[in-house]
Amino acid sequence: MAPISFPKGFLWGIASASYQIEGGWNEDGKGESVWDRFSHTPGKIKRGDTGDVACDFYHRYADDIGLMAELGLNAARISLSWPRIMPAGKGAVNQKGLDFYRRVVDEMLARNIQPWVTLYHWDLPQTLEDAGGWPNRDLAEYFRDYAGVVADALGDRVKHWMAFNEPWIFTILGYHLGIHAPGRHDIGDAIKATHTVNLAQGMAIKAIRESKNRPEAVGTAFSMSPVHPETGSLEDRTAAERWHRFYNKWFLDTVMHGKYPEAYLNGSVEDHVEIRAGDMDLIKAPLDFIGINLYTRAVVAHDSSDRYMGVKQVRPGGEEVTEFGWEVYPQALSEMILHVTKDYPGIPIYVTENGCSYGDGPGADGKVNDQRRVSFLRRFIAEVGHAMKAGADVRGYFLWTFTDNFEWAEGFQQRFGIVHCDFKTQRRIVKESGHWYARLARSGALDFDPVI
Ligand code: GCO
Repeated sequence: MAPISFPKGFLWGIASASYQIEGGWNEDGKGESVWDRFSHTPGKIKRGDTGDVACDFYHRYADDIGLMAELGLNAARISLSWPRIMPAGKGAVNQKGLDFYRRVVDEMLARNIQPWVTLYHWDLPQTLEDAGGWPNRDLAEYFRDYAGVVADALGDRVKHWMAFNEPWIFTILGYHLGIHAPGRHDIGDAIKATHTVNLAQGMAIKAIRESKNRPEAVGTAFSMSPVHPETGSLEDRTAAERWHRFYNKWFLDTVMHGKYPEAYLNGSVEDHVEIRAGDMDLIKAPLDFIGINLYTRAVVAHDSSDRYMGVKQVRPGGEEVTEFGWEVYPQALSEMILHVTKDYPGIPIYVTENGCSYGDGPGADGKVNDQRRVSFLRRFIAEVGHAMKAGADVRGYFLWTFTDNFEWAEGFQQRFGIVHCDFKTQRRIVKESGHWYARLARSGALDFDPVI
């Protein structure tokens, strides 16, 4: 079987998030974030882990970026901590925060690594949560102002922006399921939060485009999974379609078309979401690219006891899983890419996250031989190639993630990195998957034999 060749100029990067790697949680004028507060609250994170130090990227960024360059990566996705830049979320700007990100970005540029910057990867300033959090519509304006500040300050160096990381996850897990910060349990508030975030997305994208520096491309990184019905029954199939619209398109149809997809079991979106006159015009801001964060697929069944979407998630049974328990289902990636290609023709796609959790650590020889990760990556990246062959315009792949890091409610237990991090000593060891990915990034050729 011939290797799959990716085009010249294809981006081979990694993805990361401020709270998961930086540490320095209260240094140089940084304000408290909802994740600081949440992780400092006993019982919220496994083993009481916090991101206070994490991978200490705040101090070690130059070495880490140097290592990315050694591995031959040509792009890296980072996020900015809003409270590091605006400690209270609005008003005063912390120059030291902006300076830190300037140094990070300059280090990348000096090493020919293209910076791809996400404005928000979940670390909301705690003061804004105290003012009601994302269910409070005012946050859309604060977010727009923050976007303007960073685009003016960094836009001479940063040309590729993402407004949000996984808007669905932080609104639903943060305000409805309570397992992520701020840990609230109110579905009504969660839906309100989704509407504020939709407003914030449209308004921030316009602010970046209108800033004094011209961006090359602005998008968002969406959590996405193809949704499969548990059975072929009409009920399950329509449940799967509702979940697809809610999970995959709630923040995407809005920004692209200025319209919510109909996803509720009963009633239309207007019955459930308070949409004010003019909102949908603020929300619509067609993206220059669509970022797909994908880890697995979703399997669902009809469930009338869920009065909102009428859906429950089920396990397919007997599936291969990662250490997080997520099903390994590589075709999910090509299926999703082709779905997005069909629904939003002509818009370039980037895989903005894909990866897996396996706990392998250093063996007696000091090496980290994480063959399960290599196998996972090989199979998923092959699906990117297959989708491109079938006509999808995919321009880059950002692997989640570089160093093992703070995995939210799981703390340091789930390791997603291609570089092992010893959280006591901060020692880094490039895993076998890291060496494998480096070969791929350098050659653009994936040795994939589906028979193996
Ligand atoms: C997300 C985030 C990342 C996670 C990764 C693994 O998708 O939840 O973007 O911050 O760490 O996805 O769960």
